Amino acid sequence: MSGAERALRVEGELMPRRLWVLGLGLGLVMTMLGAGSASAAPKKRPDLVVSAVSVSPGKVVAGGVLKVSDTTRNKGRKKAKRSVTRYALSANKKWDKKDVVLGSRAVKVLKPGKKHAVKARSVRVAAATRPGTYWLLACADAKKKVRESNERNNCRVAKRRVTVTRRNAAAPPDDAVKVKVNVRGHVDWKDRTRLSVGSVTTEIDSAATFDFNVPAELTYLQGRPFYLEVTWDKGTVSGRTVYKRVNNDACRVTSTADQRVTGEPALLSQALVHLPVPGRPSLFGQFSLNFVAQSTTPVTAVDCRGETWAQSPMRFAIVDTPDELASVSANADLSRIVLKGGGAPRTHPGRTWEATVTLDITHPR
Ligand SMILES: [Ca+2]
Ligand SMILES: [Ca+2]
Repeated sequence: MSGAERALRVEGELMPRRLWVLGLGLGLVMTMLGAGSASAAPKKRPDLVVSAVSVSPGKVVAGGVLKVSDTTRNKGRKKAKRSVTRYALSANKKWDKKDVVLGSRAVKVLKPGKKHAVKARSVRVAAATRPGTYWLLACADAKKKVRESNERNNCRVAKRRVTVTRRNAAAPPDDAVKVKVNVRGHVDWKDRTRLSVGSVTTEIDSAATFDFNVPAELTYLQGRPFYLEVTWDKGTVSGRTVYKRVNNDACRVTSTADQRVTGEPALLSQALVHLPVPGRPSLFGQFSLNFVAQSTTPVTAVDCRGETWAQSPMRFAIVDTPDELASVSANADLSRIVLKGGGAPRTHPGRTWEATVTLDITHPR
């Protein structure tokens, strides 16, 4: 999709809402005109309306609390007795039986033209509320106790919509919540490069496993596991890299590095991003695996004349970035993740790798 097409699509999505706001504006004008003509044959009755309503925050976990402000006004020609303004979450902006009633508040006696406002009244969203996006409705005289000149203008919809997310015992009811967890993990990693440049062919074969058991931080967004970052500086690492360089005159150099690091790799870290969340850019599949360790055994090298010698310990590094990642699959609680990647064509041609990451995440009690 081109940029222009995307812009058009976004425009198209916004359009119905704009039209609706315009429609509401027209509706108010019509009502006022109606009241004007009614004055020719005056019906001396009160007319309650909600002249303003707002809600915050825009996201709440089922069972959580919203703050609602409203102004209820009597725009009729006679005093209105005490009434009740009720709040509800509605899927369709219309008051009906499917709406989730949040609660109501008392409105005092209102003389013609007078209003009664409340600010940031707390209302609880029932824990059983179905996750989804709702409109907040405020309706005056919800108990139908006041006879009005107009009974059909009593409800108003807040501009901001409210997203209700599933209740999750592990996540406090806020956006982007970090939870301390314990992660026991196993990574099985294979990496292979075949590359010819000019008269030289290079082959690198690596295989390694990492095992760790460390505290980590899991971020929840709207009650769903979203981002896991594990940094570990201890664990068990075992692996081997074989490096071969062959010139076209058959001169062959081979280096072998055995990785048998136990307890203290120089640096191991892993970051995982998971699950697209509504209203957020999708970050699914971002993964980086950084691993640097010192080899415990010397690197053995054989040169073109067949001589063998041992070098000092070699640093062994794996760094993978999202653009090298071909596929990610993970289950919803992030307990198992399988990654398959290839070398980024520009930076690592001829490379393929695969890592199977198994994570056992436990929440502290
Ligand atoms: Ca009314
Ligand atoms: Ca009424």
